[in-house]
Amino acid sequence: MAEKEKTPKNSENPKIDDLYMNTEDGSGEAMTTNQGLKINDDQNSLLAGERGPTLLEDFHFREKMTHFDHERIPERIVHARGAGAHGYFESYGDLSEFTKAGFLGEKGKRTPVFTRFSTVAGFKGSSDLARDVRGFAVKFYTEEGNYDLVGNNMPVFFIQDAMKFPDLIHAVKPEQHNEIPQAASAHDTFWDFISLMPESMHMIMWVMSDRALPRSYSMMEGFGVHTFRFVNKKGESFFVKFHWKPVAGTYSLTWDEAQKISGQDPDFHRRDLWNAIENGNYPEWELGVQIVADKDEHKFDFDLLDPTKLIPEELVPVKLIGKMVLDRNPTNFFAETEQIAFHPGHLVPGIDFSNDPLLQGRLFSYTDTQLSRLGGPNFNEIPINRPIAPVHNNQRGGLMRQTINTGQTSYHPNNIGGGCPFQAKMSEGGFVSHQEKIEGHKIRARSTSFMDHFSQAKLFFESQSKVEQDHMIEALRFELGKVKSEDIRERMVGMLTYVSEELAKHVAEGLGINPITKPEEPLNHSFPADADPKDYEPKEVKSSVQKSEKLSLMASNGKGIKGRMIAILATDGVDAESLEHYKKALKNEGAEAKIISSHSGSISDSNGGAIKVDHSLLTTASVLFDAVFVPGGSKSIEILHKNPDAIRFVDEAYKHYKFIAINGDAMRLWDMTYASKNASPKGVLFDQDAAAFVEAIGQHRIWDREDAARIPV
Ligand code: HDD
Repeated sequence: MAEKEKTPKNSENPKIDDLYMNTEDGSGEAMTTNQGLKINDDQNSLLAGERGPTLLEDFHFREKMTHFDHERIPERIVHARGAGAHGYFESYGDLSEFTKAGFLGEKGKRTPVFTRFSTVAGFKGSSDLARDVRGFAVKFYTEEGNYDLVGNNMPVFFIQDAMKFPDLIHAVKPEQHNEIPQAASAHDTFWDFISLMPESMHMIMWVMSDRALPRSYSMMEGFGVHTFRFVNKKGESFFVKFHWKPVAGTYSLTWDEAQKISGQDPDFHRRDLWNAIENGNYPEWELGVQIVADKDEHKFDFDLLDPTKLIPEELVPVKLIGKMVLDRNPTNFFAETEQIAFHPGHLVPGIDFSNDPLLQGRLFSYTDTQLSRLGGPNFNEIPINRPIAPVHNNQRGGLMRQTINTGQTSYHPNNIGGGCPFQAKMSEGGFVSHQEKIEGHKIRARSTSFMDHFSQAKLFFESQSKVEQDHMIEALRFELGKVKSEDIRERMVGMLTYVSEELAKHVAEGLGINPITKPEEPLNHSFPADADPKDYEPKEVKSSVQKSEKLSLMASNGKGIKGRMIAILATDGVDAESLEHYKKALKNEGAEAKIISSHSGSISDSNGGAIKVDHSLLTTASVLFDAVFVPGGSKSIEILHKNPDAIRFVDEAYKHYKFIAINGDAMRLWDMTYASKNASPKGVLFDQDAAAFVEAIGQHRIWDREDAARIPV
């Protein structure tokens, strides 16, 4: 009888394990009903006679079917598609000068975390590869209560006020009449809305950039977006922006790859995260903060409370304060990843809000959404949501209540219960909101300091490398090319002229728009009925920073090739030595080398040894790999060089700027490719040592391979 393990082990965090006392794997146990009655027949319904109708009294059938009928919960209204993992956060040192948050206290202190990554627009079953923002939400199970940092992989947002969030999401989600297209912003309603909302221009630049096509969750940055507050023991407050910096560096996919991967493996990012953790290549990020003293609130040429602005790192450097490592996959997707409930309002002492009107609105939305998604007010009792800090209060009852509160009292003040639970003094860890002085009229309005919509959009575009700018132009041509309404296309191109004449010109060329007409005033259509539109028109501001290096993805390359996927094209008769040599070198550096062959099963090498095939050319594609190695072996190449799938595999890798290593006889296969028409192709290593290949793929892509785009695959 297999031993039944009640608790998934997490050696770092025994307290987290305590939250999972309900785990159940059934091994070695008899099957039972939910009442614990042992089941004798789970194959047949209870019938009136061998060929008769099913009897209503079949309680086992009814219980099983009823549970099945209700086993889905509403998907998240946004960020429905995602994947998560457990891990820990380790503090780099004492941050008490700025915050009293305990988990950022002493050096080396570890706090368990659960992190969920997601796309925003697609439904739960949609492709991971949509051009979209990625959610980056981290729950820290601190000793002072759960702290959630619910961010994205882009540091700004589309809108400035939460009031517009339902409109934004309605515009980007599939259109209401036919529920098309899925997980795509390339359609009329999205661009109709965006072209009327100049405040979205900075975010649009990010979404049209390669940031929207991450190679992997572990290769993207994360941002808290809003300005938050740190508060120290003395009650002094500081503005703070949060950053997650991936240790692996920031890398992206090309749009052509993303579209093809959507067909080949729509779970690409989820699988990548899962496999990396299973293989011990734990994804890591460093947490960074930009801290601004209270007195410096107004020293910038943008408003710190405006979520469409970032603080250029040239103005306030990012200070690294800790590291997050994701080292354990969920035991059960539904129980953990699906049921986790994040909320930007889950705070610990030492962290507080700013008055960013987008953040303020989010503080309402998240609990509200959990009520319908998780079915009632007790979602905090679901294991993945339970804090490791003890919970004591007078909240009682409600759907699916788990806690059995003992005693007589559920109110405060009380004498019968000895006045418990009592209120904690600040010195005992009681949370006290930062005492910000507020004065003013009760108004619905947008601050005039929020009216600069283009300076940072411009800054972002200007800070990209030429390759990245070209990708943005292509992205806009694609997105707007899918828009049916010519009015919307033209209005959008007109709007782009305010960001960059150059950008607008190139996009217009692709769309056949000539001449470009600047949109008629008002440019901004998001103003109240009685307002003077002029008060809402964009203000021209010149950014004090003209170029910010860190805004280019290429500025944050990682070290090494940990977690990269390398395809080795081989079949029977492959040269045993070069195959082994390369495999070893790649494995030593933490990359995954997979044998791709003309058939599944196993192949025999030149020494007669058997090698397990990971995929046949039928079940995989070049777009799922970061680089390709073709070892020699005359027999192997004799077969492969006649195989159109093998030729296409290499050509496609070339098209996507990937490094390719060709050894010995593999030259015959190379000669069959389109790519070989270039006599001195960049990034193709002929008969070089494995170490040179490892070093090359550390760069990920060879972007200056000018002829890559001409490959017709
Ligand atoms: Fe949100 C989910 C991030 C603006 C309302 N949001 C959600 C998730 C992330 C973000 C990562 C998924 C969490 C998970 O994995 O379960 N949202 C952001 C960021 C924003 C933002 C970085 C802007 C800076 N969100 C935003 C606004 C509102 C919401 C303005 C509404 C006023 N977001 C929600 C929500 C969701 C959500 C409807 C859906 C599922 C959930 O909360 O749990 O409440």
